[in-house]
Amino acid sequence: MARLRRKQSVLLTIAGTLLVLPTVAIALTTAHRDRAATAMAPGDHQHHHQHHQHHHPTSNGHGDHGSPGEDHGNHGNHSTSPTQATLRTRGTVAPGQPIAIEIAIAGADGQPITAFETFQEKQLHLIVVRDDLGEFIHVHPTDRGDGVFTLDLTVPTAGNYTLFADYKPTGQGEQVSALALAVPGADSAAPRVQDDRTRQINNTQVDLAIAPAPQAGQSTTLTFEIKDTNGQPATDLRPYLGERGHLVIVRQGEPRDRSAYLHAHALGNTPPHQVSFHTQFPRAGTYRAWGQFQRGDRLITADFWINVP
Ligand SMILES: [Cu+2]
Repeated sequence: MARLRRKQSVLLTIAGTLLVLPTVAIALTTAHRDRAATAMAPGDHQHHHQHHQHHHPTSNGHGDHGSPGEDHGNHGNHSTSPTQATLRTRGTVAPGQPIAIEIAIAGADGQPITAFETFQEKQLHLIVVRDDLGEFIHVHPTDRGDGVFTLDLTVPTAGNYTLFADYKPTGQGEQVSALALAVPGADSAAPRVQDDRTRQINNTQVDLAIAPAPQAGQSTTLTFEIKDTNGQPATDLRPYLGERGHLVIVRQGEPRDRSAYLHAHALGNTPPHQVSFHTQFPRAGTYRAWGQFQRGDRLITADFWINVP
Protein backbone atom coordinates (compact mmCIF):
# COMPACT_ATOMS: atom_id res chain seq x y z
CA MET A 1 0.00 0.00 0.00
CA ALA A 2 2.90 2.37 0.69
CA ARG A 3 3.73 1.88 -2.94
CA LEU A 4 0.73 4.05 -3.74
CA ARG A 5 1.98 6.95 -1.73
CA ARG A 6 5.44 6.74 -3.20
CA LYS A 7 3.91 7.06 -6.61
CA GLN A 8 1.90 10.01 -5.34
CA SER A 9 -1.03 8.88 -7.29
CA VAL A 10 -4.57 8.06 -6.57
CA LEU A 11 -5.34 4.55 -7.50
CA LEU A 12 -8.91 3.85 -8.27
CA THR A 13 -9.59 0.20 -8.44
CA ILE A 14 -12.86 -1.02 -9.62
CA ALA A 15 -14.17 -4.47 -9.03
CA GLY A 16 -17.73 -5.29 -9.91
CA THR A 17 -18.96 -8.71 -9.05
CA LEU A 18 -21.97 -10.88 -9.11
CA LEU A 19 -22.49 -12.89 -5.98
CA VAL A 20 -21.24 -16.20 -7.22
CA LEU A 21 -19.57 -15.26 -10.47
CA PRO A 22 -15.93 -14.40 -10.86
CA THR A 23 -15.19 -10.75 -10.50
CA VAL A 24 -14.93 -8.34 -13.34
CA ALA A 25 -12.29 -5.85 -12.48
CA ILE A 26 -11.13 -2.60 -13.96
CA ALA A 27 -8.55 -0.26 -12.59
CA LEU A 28 -7.38 3.13 -13.60
CA THR A 29 -4.78 5.48 -12.28
CA THR A 30 -4.73 9.22 -12.24
CA ALA A 31 -2.46 11.77 -10.68
CA HIS A 32 -4.20 13.24 -7.69
CA ARG A 33 -3.23 16.74 -8.65
CA ASP A 34 -5.25 16.41 -11.81
CA ARG A 35 -8.39 18.33 -11.06
CA ALA A 36 -10.21 17.15 -14.14
CA ALA A 37 -12.55 14.23 -14.01
CA THR A 38 -11.07 11.01 -15.18
CA ALA A 39 -13.24 9.14 -17.57
CA MET A 40 -12.83 5.50 -18.36
CA ALA A 41 -12.35 4.79 -21.99
CA PRO A 42 -13.53 1.37 -23.09
CA GLY A 43 -10.10 0.59 -24.49
CA ASP A 44 -8.46 1.30 -21.17
CA HIS A 45 -9.52 -1.91 -19.52
CA GLN A 46 -6.65 -4.04 -20.65
CA HIS A 47 -4.12 -1.32 -20.11
CA HIS A 48 -4.98 -0.89 -16.46
CA HIS A 49 -5.79 -4.46 -15.71
CA GLN A 50 -2.21 -5.44 -15.01
CA HIS A 51 -1.83 -2.67 -12.52
CA HIS A 52 -4.88 -3.95 -10.75
CA GLN A 53 -3.57 -7.47 -10.59
CA HIS A 54 -0.34 -6.17 -9.18
CA HIS A 55 -2.26 -4.40 -6.47
CA HIS A 56 -4.24 -7.47 -5.50
CA PRO A 57 -1.75 -10.28 -5.71
CA THR A 58 -3.71 -12.64 -3.50
CA SER A 59 -7.04 -12.75 -5.25
CA ASN A 60 -9.02 -15.77 -4.25
CA GLY A 61 -11.15 -17.97 -6.43
CA HIS A 62 -13.83 -15.32 -6.59
CA GLY A 63 -11.26 -12.62 -6.98
CA ASP A 64 -10.44 -10.16 -9.66
CA HIS A 65 -9.54 -11.33 -13.06
CA GLY A 66 -10.17 -10.58 -16.62
CA SER A 67 -11.63 -7.68 -18.46
CA PRO A 68 -15.39 -7.59 -19.04
CA GLY A 69 -14.80 -8.92 -22.50
CA GLU A 70 -12.75 -11.84 -21.28
CA ASP A 71 -15.27 -12.63 -18.64
CA HIS A 72 -18.07 -12.70 -21.12
CA GLY A 73 -16.12 -15.09 -23.26
CA ASN A 74 -15.29 -17.40 -20.38
CA HIS A 75 -18.61 -17.39 -18.65
CA GLY A 76 -21.06 -16.51 -21.37
CA ASN A 77 -23.47 -19.25 -20.40
CA HIS A 78 -24.50 -17.61 -17.13
CA SER A 79 -28.02 -16.28 -17.15
CA THR A 80 -27.19 -12.95 -15.57
CA SER A 81 -24.42 -10.55 -16.43
CA PRO A 82 -21.80 -9.31 -14.03
CA THR A 83 -21.74 -5.61 -13.44
CA GLN A 84 -18.81 -3.28 -13.22
CA ALA A 85 -18.48 -0.17 -11.14
CA THR A 86 -16.13 2.70 -11.82
CA LEU A 87 -15.07 5.22 -9.21
CA ARG A 88 -14.16 8.72 -10.25
CA THR A 89 -13.15 11.63 -8.09
CA ARG A 90 -13.08 15.33 -8.88
CA GLY A 91 -10.78 17.85 -7.33
CA THR A 92 -8.46 17.32 -4.43
CA VAL A 93 -8.52 14.03 -2.56
CA ALA A 94 -7.61 14.82 1.04
CA PRO A 95 -8.85 13.91 4.50
CA GLY A 96 -11.29 16.18 6.27
CA GLN A 97 -12.71 17.82 3.21
CA PRO A 98 -15.47 16.70 0.86
CA ILE A 99 -14.32 14.50 -2.01
CA ALA A 100 -16.70 14.66 -4.96
CA ILE A 101 -17.10 11.06 -6.04
CA GLU A 102 -19.01 9.42 -8.84
CA ILE A 103 -19.76 5.72 -9.02
CA ALA A 104 -20.79 4.57 -12.48
CA ILE A 105 -22.50 1.20 -12.79
CA ALA A 106 -22.42 -0.62 -16.09
CA GLY A 107 -23.19 -4.05 -17.42
CA ALA A 108 -20.61 -6.42 -18.81
CA ASP A 109 -21.23 -4.80 -22.19
CA GLY A 110 -20.12 -1.46 -20.81
CA GLN A 111 -23.57 0.08 -21.17
CA PRO A 112 -24.77 2.07 -18.15
CA ILE A 113 -27.27 0.38 -15.86
CA THR A 114 -29.97 2.90 -15.00
CA ALA A 115 -32.67 0.90 -13.21
CA PHE A 116 -32.11 -0.22 -9.64
CA GLU A 117 -34.35 -1.84 -7.09
CA THR A 118 -34.85 -0.12 -3.78
CA PHE A 119 -33.75 -2.32 -0.91
CA GLN A 120 -33.45 -1.25 2.69
CA GLU A 121 -34.95 2.04 1.53
CA LYS A 122 -32.07 2.94 -0.80
CA GLN A 123 -30.86 2.13 -4.29
CA LEU A 124 -27.20 2.02 -3.38
CA HIS A 125 -25.61 1.53 -0.01
CA LEU A 126 -22.00 2.64 0.24
CA ILE A 127 -19.80 1.37 3.03
CA VAL A 128 -16.45 3.14 3.27
CA VAL A 129 -13.80 1.42 5.37
CA ARG A 130 -10.15 2.27 5.82
CA ASP A 131 -8.19 -0.83 4.94
CA ASP A 132 -6.83 -1.26 8.48
CA LEU A 133 -10.50 -1.08 9.61
CA GLY A 134 -9.81 2.13 11.51
CA GLU A 135 -12.66 4.09 9.91
CA PHE A 136 -16.23 3.20 8.93
CA ILE A 137 -18.76 5.33 7.03
CA HIS A 138 -22.20 4.24 5.80
CA VAL A 139 -23.71 6.63 3.27
CA HIS A 140 -26.15 6.68 0.37
CA PRO A 141 -25.03 8.36 -2.85
CA THR A 142 -27.62 10.09 -5.02
CA ASP A 143 -28.84 8.34 -8.14
CA ARG A 144 -28.26 10.73 -11.03
CA GLY A 145 -30.48 8.60 -13.25
CA ASP A 146 -27.90 7.79 -15.91
CA GLY A 147 -26.18 4.93 -14.15
CA VAL A 148 -24.05 7.27 -12.05
CA PHE A 149 -24.35 7.79 -8.30
CA THR A 150 -22.82 10.93 -6.80
CA LEU A 151 -21.74 11.91 -3.32
CA ASP A 152 -19.56 14.38 -1.48
CA LEU A 153 -17.61 12.01 0.72
CA THR A 154 -15.56 13.22 3.65
CA VAL A 155 -13.14 10.78 5.20
CA PRO A 156 -11.62 11.89 8.49
CA THR A 157 -8.13 10.48 8.04
CA ALA A 158 -5.63 9.70 5.32
CA GLY A 159 -5.04 6.16 4.18
CA ASN A 160 -6.12 3.52 1.76
CA TYR A 161 -9.85 3.01 1.75
CA THR A 162 -12.15 0.46 0.15
CA LEU A 163 -15.62 1.56 -0.88
CA PHE A 164 -18.11 -1.30 -0.93
CA ALA A 165 -21.04 -0.38 -3.15
CA ASP A 166 -24.06 -2.60 -2.51
CA TYR A 167 -26.88 -2.42 -5.09
CA LYS A 168 -29.48 -4.40 -7.03
CA PRO A 169 -29.87 -3.72 -10.73
CA THR A 170 -33.52 -4.32 -11.57
CA GLY A 171 -34.09 -7.98 -12.22
CA GLN A 172 -30.73 -9.06 -10.84
CA GLY A 173 -29.51 -10.12 -7.43
CA GLU A 174 -27.65 -8.00 -4.94
CA GLN A 175 -24.25 -6.95 -6.18
CA VAL A 176 -21.24 -5.72 -4.28
CA SER A 177 -18.44 -3.80 -5.95
CA ALA A 178 -15.20 -2.99 -4.14
CA LEU A 179 -13.57 0.28 -5.14
CA ALA A 180 -10.21 1.45 -3.86
CA LEU A 181 -9.59 5.06 -2.88
CA ALA A 182 -6.20 6.23 -1.67
CA VAL A 183 -6.40 9.39 0.41
CA PRO A 184 -2.95 11.00 0.65
CA GLY A 185 -1.77 12.55 3.87
CA ALA A 186 -0.05 11.87 7.14
CA ASP A 187 -0.13 8.26 8.26
CA SER A 188 -3.07 7.47 10.48
CA ALA A 189 -2.66 5.68 13.77
CA ALA A 190 -3.48 2.01 13.46
CA PRO A 191 -6.69 1.08 15.23
CA ARG A 192 -6.41 -0.75 18.51
CA VAL A 193 -7.90 -4.20 18.31
CA GLN A 194 -10.21 -4.67 21.28
CA ASP A 195 -11.73 -8.07 21.80
CA ASP A 196 -14.23 -7.14 24.51
CA ARG A 197 -17.93 -7.54 23.81
CA THR A 198 -19.38 -4.38 25.37
CA ARG A 199 -19.56 -0.86 24.00
CA GLN A 200 -20.92 2.29 25.56
CA ILE A 201 -22.15 4.97 23.18
CA ASN A 202 -23.44 7.98 25.13
CA ASN A 203 -26.18 6.55 27.37
CA THR A 204 -26.49 3.31 25.44
CA GLN A 205 -24.72 0.06 26.17
CA VAL A 206 -24.44 -2.52 23.44
CA ASP A 207 -23.42 -6.08 24.27
CA LEU A 208 -22.52 -8.59 21.59
CA ALA A 209 -22.84 -12.35 21.91
CA ILE A 210 -21.68 -14.70 19.18
CA ALA A 211 -22.90 -18.29 19.26
CA PRO A 212 -21.55 -20.67 18.30
CA ALA A 213 -18.03 -19.22 18.58
CA PRO A 214 -16.95 -17.91 15.19
CA GLN A 215 -15.03 -20.30 13.01
CA ALA A 216 -14.10 -20.00 9.36
CA GLY A 217 -16.70 -21.52 7.11
CA GLN A 218 -19.22 -22.12 9.89
CA SER A 219 -22.55 -20.39 10.37
CA THR A 220 -23.04 -18.38 13.50
CA THR A 221 -25.42 -15.85 15.02
CA LEU A 222 -24.45 -12.44 16.33
CA THR A 223 -26.88 -11.03 18.88
CA PHE A 224 -26.72 -7.41 19.95
CA GLU A 225 -28.40 -6.42 23.18
CA ILE A 226 -29.21 -2.73 23.48
CA LYS A 227 -29.60 -1.33 26.98
CA ASP A 228 -29.39 1.88 28.90
CA THR A 229 -26.15 2.27 30.77
CA ASN A 230 -28.09 1.48 33.96
CA GLY A 231 -28.77 -1.98 32.54
CA GLN A 232 -32.41 -1.48 31.58
CA PRO A 233 -33.34 -2.93 28.18
CA ALA A 234 -33.92 -0.26 25.56
CA THR A 235 -37.60 0.22 24.79
CA ASP A 236 -37.23 2.74 21.99
CA LEU A 237 -35.57 0.77 19.18
CA ARG A 238 -37.00 1.73 15.81
CA PRO A 239 -36.40 0.34 12.36
CA TYR A 240 -33.30 1.68 10.67
CA LEU A 241 -33.49 1.67 6.88
CA GLY A 242 -36.51 -0.59 7.10
CA GLU A 243 -34.93 -3.25 9.31
CA ARG A 244 -34.40 -3.84 13.00
CA GLY A 245 -30.76 -3.07 12.54
CA HIS A 246 -27.90 -3.28 10.11
CA LEU A 247 -24.68 -5.19 10.36
CA VAL A 248 -21.63 -4.81 8.18
CA ILE A 249 -18.53 -6.91 8.79
CA VAL A 250 -15.23 -6.32 7.00
CA ARG A 251 -12.09 -8.44 7.05
CA GLN A 252 -8.67 -6.88 7.46
CA GLY A 253 -5.89 -7.50 4.95
CA GLU A 254 -5.73 -8.64 1.36
CA PRO A 255 -7.51 -9.09 -0.87
CA ARG A 256 -9.47 -5.87 -0.73
CA ASP A 257 -12.28 -7.13 -2.92
CA ARG A 258 -15.89 -7.95 -2.24
CA SER A 259 -14.87 -11.11 -0.40
CA ALA A 260 -13.76 -8.87 2.49
CA TYR A 261 -17.31 -7.61 2.97
CA LEU A 262 -20.19 -9.27 4.80
CA HIS A 263 -23.62 -7.72 5.06
CA ALA A 264 -26.09 -9.53 7.30
CA HIS A 265 -29.81 -9.07 7.62
CA ALA A 266 -31.53 -8.79 10.96
CA LEU A 267 -33.68 -11.69 12.11
CA GLY A 268 -37.21 -10.86 13.14
CA ASN A 269 -37.99 -13.11 16.08
CA THR A 270 -36.00 -11.59 18.94
CA PRO A 271 -37.01 -9.59 22.04
CA PRO A 272 -37.54 -5.85 21.48
CA HIS A 273 -34.10 -4.84 22.77
CA GLN A 274 -32.18 -7.57 20.94
CA VAL A 275 -31.19 -7.71 17.29
CA SER A 276 -29.73 -10.90 15.82
CA PHE A 277 -27.94 -11.57 12.58
CA HIS A 278 -27.12 -14.85 10.98
CA THR A 279 -23.85 -14.94 9.07
CA GLN A 280 -20.89 -17.02 8.06
CA PHE A 281 -17.27 -15.91 8.13
CA PRO A 282 -15.87 -17.30 4.90
CA ARG A 283 -12.28 -17.53 6.09
CA ALA A 284 -10.05 -17.04 9.07
CA GLY A 285 -8.88 -13.55 9.87
CA THR A 286 -9.39 -10.36 11.81
CA TYR A 287 -12.76 -8.80 11.22
CA ARG A 288 -14.49 -5.71 12.49
CA ALA A 289 -18.27 -5.58 12.78
CA TRP A 290 -20.36 -2.41 12.85
CA GLY A 291 -23.90 -2.84 14.11
CA GLN A 292 -26.22 0.10 13.50
CA PHE A 293 -29.43 0.64 15.42
CA GLN A 294 -31.96 3.44 15.62
CA ARG A 295 -32.84 4.49 19.17
CA GLY A 296 -35.50 7.14 19.08
CA ASP A 297 -34.07 9.70 16.70
CA ARG A 298 -30.45 8.72 17.30
CA LEU A 299 -28.40 6.30 15.25
CA ILE A 300 -26.16 4.07 17.36
CA THR A 301 -23.11 2.50 15.72
CA ALA A 302 -21.45 -0.18 17.83
CA ASP A 303 -18.23 -1.75 16.58
CA PHE A 304 -16.63 -4.99 17.66
CA TRP A 305 -13.48 -6.82 16.63
CA ILE A 306 -13.92 -10.47 15.87
CA ASN A 307 -11.04 -12.87 15.49
CA VAL A 308 -12.05 -15.85 13.37
CA PRO A 309 -9.75 -18.86 13.71
CU1 LIG B 1 -27.24 1.84 3.53
